[in-house]
Amino acid sequence: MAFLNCATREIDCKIVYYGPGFSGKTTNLEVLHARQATRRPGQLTRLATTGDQTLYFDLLPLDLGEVLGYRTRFHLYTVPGQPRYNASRKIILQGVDGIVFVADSHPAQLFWNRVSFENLRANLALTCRRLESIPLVLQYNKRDLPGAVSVGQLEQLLNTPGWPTRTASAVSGAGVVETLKTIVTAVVMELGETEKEIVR
Ligand SMILES: Nc1nc2c(ncn2[C@@H]2O[C@H](COP(=O)(O)OP(=O)(O)O)[C@@H](O)[C@H]2O)c(=O)[nH]1
Ligand SMILES: [Mg+2]
Repeated sequence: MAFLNCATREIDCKIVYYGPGFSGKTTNLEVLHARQATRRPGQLTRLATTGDQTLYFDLLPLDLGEVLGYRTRFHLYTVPGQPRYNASRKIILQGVDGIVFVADSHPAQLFWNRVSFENLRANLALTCRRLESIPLVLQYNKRDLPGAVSVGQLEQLLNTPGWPTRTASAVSGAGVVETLKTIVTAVVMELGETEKEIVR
């Protein structure tokens, strides 16, 4: 549901980094922010509250140049992963164009990865959207942990439909840009499909 302004030829897309608490969502945005700071700096905004009534997220706007003749900006959001912040997650998911699910490779987090993934599916269903209808990339993060569960286990747990995956160690920056490129490509391809339908 990208926001399209035909007069100024601009498109705004929303990408949400979803996943359990402490899986590394904010770290992904921090790495991207640090990398782009020397080029076209976008402000990394953090909004935190103690209650669930107001939003709690990180936001990073990225200007990626022209796509389909439109100036295209990607707004990257993270959700708070803890179960008690579900009201915030529902709001942040509204109008999402692409999702990066950041899974934690720590064995103790296997269960919480699954809980968070089911929560994502349930929250989308509340807005009549299916997970399978939105571009999604699974990022298997914290691959540097000595006791990390195998990628195969994470695949079995989360990836029966065969979504694109990227392994990462966000804390050192590894895999962060690759993950972003994968989701941006998927979102742009989806925009292309939408354009074809409009033209048809
Ligand atoms: N070992 C390791 N730690 C990580 C990695 N990514 C993030 N962390 C750490 O995990 C903690 C939670 O990260 P954060 O980005 O705040 O998680 P969020 O709750 O998903 O936003 C922080 O201490 C990070 O430094 C990683 O790839 N490997
Ligand atoms: Mg965070």
